[in-house]
Amino acid sequence: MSAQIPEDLPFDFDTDVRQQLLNGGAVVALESTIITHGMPWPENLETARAVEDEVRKAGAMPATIAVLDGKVRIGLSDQQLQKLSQTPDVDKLSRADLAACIIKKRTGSTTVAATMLIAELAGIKVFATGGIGGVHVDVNSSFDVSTDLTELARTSVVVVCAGAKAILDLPKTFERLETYGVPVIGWCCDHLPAFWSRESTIKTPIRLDKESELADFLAMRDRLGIKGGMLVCNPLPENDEISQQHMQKMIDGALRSAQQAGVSGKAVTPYLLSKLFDLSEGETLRCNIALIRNNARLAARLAGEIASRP
Ligand code: PSU
Ligand code: MN
Repeated sequence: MSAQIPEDLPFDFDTDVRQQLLNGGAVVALESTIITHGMPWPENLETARAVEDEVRKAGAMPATIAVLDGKVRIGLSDQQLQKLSQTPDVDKLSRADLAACIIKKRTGSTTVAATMLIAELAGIKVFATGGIGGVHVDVNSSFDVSTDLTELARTSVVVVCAGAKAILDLPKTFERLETYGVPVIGWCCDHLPAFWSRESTIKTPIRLDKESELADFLAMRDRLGIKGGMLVCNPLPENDEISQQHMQKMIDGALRSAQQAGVSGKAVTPYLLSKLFDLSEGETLRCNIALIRNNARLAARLAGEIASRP
C-alpha cells in the first residue's frame, strides 16, 4: 500500500526515502542518539553506516532521523552522517525537546522516543535500535524512568531492540510496559534478552518466530483499533554475547561510579555506556555494534513483510 507524504509537516525527506514511502516499500527508521551519545568516534560513524547497509542488504530502505540546524531530516546523506557523528554538544532530543530544537534551529539527535514520534508522523512503521531506555535502578530516589516507555504506550511503531539496556532495572521496566499495554514480543526466545546478554530471567510475554506472525499480529491490532507501539526483543547472536554474570559485575561498578560522580538526568545513560566501555576494555561496544546490526536485519525483514500486505 502506498503512503502519503505529510507535506504540511516541517520534515525534510531524503529523496530515496520519499520515493520508497510513495511506492509503499519497506522503510526502517533508525535513531541518532546512539551515534551522538551512545558510541565514541569513529565507531559511531562506522556503525551508523553498517546498520544502514544491513537494512539495504535485507531489502529495505534505511531512514536515519535527526534534527540538523532546526530541520527534521528523515534519512541522512553520508555527509550529514559524518558531520553529526563528529559534532560535539549535540542536543539529546526526546518528546519534550523536539519542538524547541526546531524553532531554535539547533542540531539534535533523536532518542527512541523522539524517533518513534517522528517515524509515526512520517508514515514509517518499523524502527530499529540497540536497546530502549526504561526504569533506572535508583528509581526510588531519582524517579528516573525513560520517556521511551510512555512513547511506546502512545505511538504506533514497531520497535526492534535487544531488550532494555541491562544497566536498568529490567523487571520494573517490563512491569511498566505491561501496565501501559505495550506488547513485548520475544523473538524466537522464551526469556527476554538483556541487551549484551542473550537471556534474562524474565519470561517472554508473547513469543513470535516468523515475520508473517508479526504482520498478522499488527493487522489484528489495527482491526481492533488498538493504538500504540510494540516492542520486538531480539537476542543478539550467540558468538557476540557477554555472559550475564560478567556483565553484572561491570554494571555494578559503573552504577557506583555514576553515583559517586553525581551524574543525573539525560547524562546518566551516556555516562554508564561509556564507563562500561572502559571497564570492559571495549567489549561492550563490540557487542553493542553486533546487536544493533542484528536488529537492523530483523527490522528490515519485518518491514518487508508488513509492506507486502495489502
Ligand atoms: N540503544 C543503544 N545505545 C543508546 C541508546 C539506545 O544501543 O545510546 C539511546 C536511545 O536513544 C534511547 C536512550 O532512547 O539511549 C535512552 O536514554 P534515557 O535513558 O536518558 O531515556
Ligand atoms: Mn532518564
